[in-house]
Amino acid sequence: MKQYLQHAILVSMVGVFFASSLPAHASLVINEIMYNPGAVGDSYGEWMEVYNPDGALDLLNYTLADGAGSFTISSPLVIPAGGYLVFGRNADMAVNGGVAVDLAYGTSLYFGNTGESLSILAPDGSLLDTVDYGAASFPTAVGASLCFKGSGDNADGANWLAASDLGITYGAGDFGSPGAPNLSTAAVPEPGSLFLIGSGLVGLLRLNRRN
Ligand SMILES: [Ca+2]
Ligand SMILES: [Ca+2]
Ligand SMILES: [Ca+2]
Repeated sequence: MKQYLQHAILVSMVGVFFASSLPAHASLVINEIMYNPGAVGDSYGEWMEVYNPDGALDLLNYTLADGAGSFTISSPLVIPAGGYLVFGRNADMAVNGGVAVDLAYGTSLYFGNTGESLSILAPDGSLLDTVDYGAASFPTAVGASLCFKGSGDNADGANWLAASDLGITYGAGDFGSPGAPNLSTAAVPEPGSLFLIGSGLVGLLRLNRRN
């Protein structure tokens, strides 16, 4: 029995070791979506931003998909650790509203203005991330991107803001932060932090009363 236990502990330790030493693979995040640009037409100015919270990753043979089509990255394209990549309809900043696009997908993808399910798939076909911004909980955004707030589940629209609420513009004047973090210095405090500040004040008042 003791021997069995020792063996089981050894096996689970080896398992934990290998699980933690595997390369980061499944953590790409659909972080920002411009589905309805205002400065230029949608067929020039749509884009999406992908964030990589883990180690640098080559996206060769990774696929972006919408509800109807898909686009597979066919040449090496590294997304740095903690970095962003912007995929857009058109890479020409003179016509796309002034967004710096890392890779253009052309007419392979179309971001519907009433909603669309966007996904990233690994070369083996496994789903890495998906966002359906037509879900009822999502804000609407015209001439502004949708921005993931950076915590919680990005499939939940409550965790997204319209970029116009953040006050960040790019290029020809639409709201968004392509290739950069979504929360600017103009970011308003989250309701959660207001609650914490509020609770802190209540706590101080109570302490004062005790004194
Ligand atoms: Ca659109
Ligand atoms: Ca539009
Ligand atoms: Ca951004």
